Order: sequence, then C-alpha cells, then structure tokens
Amino acid sequence: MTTPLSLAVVGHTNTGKTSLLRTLLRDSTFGEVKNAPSTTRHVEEALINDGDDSLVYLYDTPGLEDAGGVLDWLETHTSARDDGIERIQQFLSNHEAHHEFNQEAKVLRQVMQSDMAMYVIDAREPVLDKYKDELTILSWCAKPIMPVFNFTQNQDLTAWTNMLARRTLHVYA
Ligand SMILES: Nc1nc2c(ncn2[C@@H]2O[C@H](COP(=O)(O)OP(=O)(O)OP(=O)(O)O)[C@@H](O)[C@H]2O)c(=O)[nH]1
Ligand SMILES: [Mg+2]
Repeated sequence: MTTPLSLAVVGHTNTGKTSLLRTLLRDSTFGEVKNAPSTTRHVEEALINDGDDSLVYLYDTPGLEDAGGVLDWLETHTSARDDGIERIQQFLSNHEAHHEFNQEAKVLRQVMQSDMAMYVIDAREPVLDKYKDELTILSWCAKPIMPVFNFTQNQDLTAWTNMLARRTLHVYA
C-alpha cells in the first residue's frame, strides 16, 4: 500500500480546472463544466486508483476571482515579519475575511491541506497582475506548485514562462 498523494487543482476561474480533472479521471461526468465564471462552488474530492491501490486524491476547487483583495487584506492585517503560512492561517481564522473572500478561503484551505497544487493557466490570457497576485498568495502556502497551461493552441507562452521563472517555477506542463 502506498500513501496517496493529495493534489489540489487551483487557478483563476474558468481556466479549465474541472475539465482537467475530468481528463485525469477519465470521467466526463465529474463536476460541472460551463463557459462561465464561478461554476465550481465547493471543493470536490476524487480518487485515482490502481486496482486496490489508492494513488492520488485530486481536489477540484472554486476559481480564484479576487486574489488582489485577499493580498490587500493580508498586507493590511498581517505582519510581513510572519511567514506566509502564518499569514494565510491568520486569514483563514478571521471570520470577516473568511466571509468576504469565501471562494478564495476554500482554495487556500485546500492547498494548505494538500501535498501540492496544480495551477491551471488559460494561455490565451496576458500575464495580468491578478494572476501574479494569485501566485503570490499560493506561494505563501509553501507547497510545490506545478503550472499547467490550458488553451495552448497557437499561443506564445514566453511572457508566462518568464513570469513563472521569476517565481522559481521553472517546470510546467
Ligand atoms: N476547447 C477547449 N475548451 C476547454 C478546455 N478546457 C476547458 N474548456 C472549456 O472552458 C470552459 C471552462 O471550463 P471549466 O472546466 O468549467 O473551468 P473551471 O476552471 O473549472 O471553472 P470554474 O469552476 O468556474 O472556476 C468550459 O466551457 C470548458 O468546456 C480545453 O482544453 N479545450
Ligand atoms: Mg470548475
């Protein structure tokens, strides 16, 4: 028996997180897929087995929508002298913040509980500040992050891979 890895699938809303889980699970009925933001509203667990062996727990998560708001909250209410995990924990235990940033809190809580995260990117999008803010708050959870590009057809990934490399994310799929 191996201990299953737990892997959170995270990213901006409508980037194809639930679709990626469907592909990995070979299950076209998993979750809800729609071309609209905020389709997935809760964390959903799925397990990949090899016979009797449980290999990977996958967690689908709601899309990040206001990482900038979360980062503003963290910068205002927590100390830069605390480490990222401490600051995220303060955010997660704050009732008001939890209420205002409900979806983001679900994502961060799941990343904190997982062994690693896949960060799904819509490669058609330019590298906007909101995506940088997402990677900043995710990095504070101190878990390995694997960037996964979606919608890659005819897209030049250079701007994205440069930005990821500056954040020591040198490997991507
Ligand atoms: N053509 C194409 N469409 C895709 C692909 N992946 C996702 N989509 C479409 O993109 C839209 C969003 O997909 P979802 O899987 O619901 O995205 P999500 O990230 O889970 O969205 P939220 O739960 O709202 O955060 C849907 O219309 C999907 O059919 C892909 O690889 N190719
Ligand atoms: Mg979804």
